[in-house]
Amino acid sequence: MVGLQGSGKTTTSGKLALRLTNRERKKVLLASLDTQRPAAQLQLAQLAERAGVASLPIVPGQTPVQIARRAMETGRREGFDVVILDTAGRLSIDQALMNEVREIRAATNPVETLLVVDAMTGQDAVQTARAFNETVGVTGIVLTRMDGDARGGAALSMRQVTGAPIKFSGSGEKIDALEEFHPERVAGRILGLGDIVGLVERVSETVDQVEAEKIARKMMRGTFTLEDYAAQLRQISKMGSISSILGMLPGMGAMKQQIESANIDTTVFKRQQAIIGSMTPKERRAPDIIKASRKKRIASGSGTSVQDVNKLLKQFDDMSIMMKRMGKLGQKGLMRQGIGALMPRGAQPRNRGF
Ligand SMILES: Nc1nc2c(ncn2[C@@H]2O[C@H](COP(=O)(O)OP(=O)(O)OP(=O)(O)O)[C@@H](O)[C@H]2O)c(=O)[nH]1
Ligand SMILES: [Mg+2]
Repeated sequence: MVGLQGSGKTTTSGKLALRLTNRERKKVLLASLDTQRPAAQLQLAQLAERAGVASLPIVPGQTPVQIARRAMETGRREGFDVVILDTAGRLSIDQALMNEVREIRAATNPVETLLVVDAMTGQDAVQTARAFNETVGVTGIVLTRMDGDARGGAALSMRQVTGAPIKFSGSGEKIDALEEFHPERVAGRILGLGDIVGLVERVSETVDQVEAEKIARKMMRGTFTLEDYAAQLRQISKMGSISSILGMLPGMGAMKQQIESANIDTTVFKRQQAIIGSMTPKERRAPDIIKASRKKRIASGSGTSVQDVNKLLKQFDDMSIMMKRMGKLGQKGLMRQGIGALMPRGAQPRNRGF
């Protein structure tokens, strides 16, 4: 594993070790060749422990090349399938760093030399990729911090400069936050098209197709009940945070920051589920019968207030009106009149430019 300081080499080493162990049943040995930072070898040893894989015992005073040789010997002697060598990083490409990785390469003849790059680095990453590729030959790239705002645009240029594929992307600090790289998704991110593939996957994982169609028909017919609404809320909660879902929509990538800072409150969904849960089946089907005393009972049953119950009922009422309007319009009507047709009277935009 090679790369600049802080790019994520050590973390990625741990993630790869875990993946190889769990998914491919390999026996993995982790070894830190980082003699630059005092605690670096300990950091990897702790990661190895968390991943449940072996790490090379630390012998103080050895040079990176000595450690590398010892790692390979241990690997052969003790029957390991894979040895991962985690090298030290430097702030920028310099001769000392390049000499070190060149020597390690010569001493160990690695099957893979993975360059680890922080996706936030931008076009500087291209210089880094070129330098490492010329010195040690890069066989694959790992893009880390893809969980951040970076679009990973430098990925394309790095691939071009090195000819090496981008094999994985890191999506968080946790030890299992490593994904196989999907070029079509990053292409979408770069172009601001959103991660539609990811969105569709997420939806199909969590939403039952038959159930969804049934609900859609009910909506159009205006027979959508509070029970159906509760089922929808449960599916939304299963799908994960709203901001992560919105972030996958086209054009929303750039808004991710705002969405997150808007701090969309998902506890409201839980509260609403609790309120509906405290209603009788009859109340769920005909919420009109819910008057003051029933409201009080529902509020105390769900640990909320009468005001919360009122809010939910009002929201459901608005929803029902909108759905009936949608059903009446049908698809043709919707297309002819545009979204404006769904808005409350008076709020319809004069200019239907969208
Ligand atoms: N959000 C996020 N953080 C990451 C990711 N990968 C690594 N990090 C974090 O980045 C920081 C640096 O990671 P390291 O793995 O120590 O980086 P390194 O390349 O080994 O650093 P040096 O050994 O000092 O050169 C740590 O706090 C990691 O938790 C990722 O994919 N996403
Ligand atoms: Mg490190």
